[in-house]
Amino acid sequence: MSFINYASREINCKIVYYGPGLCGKTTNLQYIYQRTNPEIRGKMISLATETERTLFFDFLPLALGSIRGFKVRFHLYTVPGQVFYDASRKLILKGVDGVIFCADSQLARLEADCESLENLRFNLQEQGYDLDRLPHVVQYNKRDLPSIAPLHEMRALLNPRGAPDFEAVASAGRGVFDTLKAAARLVLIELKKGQGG
Ligand SMILES: Nc1nc2c(ncn2[C@@H]2O[C@H](COP(=O)(O)OP(=O)(O)OP(=O)(O)O)[C@@H](O)[C@H]2O)c(=O)[nH]1
Ligand SMILES: [Mg+2]
Repeated sequence: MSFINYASREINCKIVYYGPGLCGKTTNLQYIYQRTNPEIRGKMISLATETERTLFFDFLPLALGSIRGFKVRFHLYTVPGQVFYDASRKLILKGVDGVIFCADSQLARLEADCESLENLRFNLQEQGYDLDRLPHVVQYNKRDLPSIAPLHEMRALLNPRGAPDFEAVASAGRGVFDTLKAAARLVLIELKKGQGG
């Protein structure tokens, strides 16, 4: 549900990073912020606890080019992964155009990954969205750690429909832009469809 402003000739698209607590959502946004030209990025806003857990959301606007004379801006959000912040997650999903599901590759976090994906499906459904019809990509983060699940196992559990997916080490920047670009691409394809090709 991209927001198109005909007066200012702007299109705003919303991409949400979703996933369990501590999987690295905020780290993705921080890396993107650090590595983008100040001319195309806006202010990054983070509402976090003293221990750096996301309390409500992180927000980063990026101006990424134009379509037929309309400036396209991507608004990147992260949700708080901790289970008890579900009300915030629901709010942040409102008006979403694309989802990046960020998973923690550690074996010990596989169950939390699955629960978070279930929670995402449920919260989307509540708002009339279907994850399988929404532009979405999957990121298997923390590939640098010992005791991680093999890729094929994570795929089977978290990406049975074969959405674009990427291995990542967000803390080192690996896979961060590949993931974002894939999501942005899917959102733009959807946007063009809505515009009648
Ligand atoms: N080793 C390793 N650590 C990572 C990686 N990505 C993130 N981290 C670390 O994991 C911790 C949690 O990262 P955050 O980005 O705050 O996690 P989050 O998903 O935003 O967590 P919530 O806000 O609670 O939902 C931080 O200490 C990061 O530095 C990674 O790829 N590898
Ligand atoms: Mg966070």
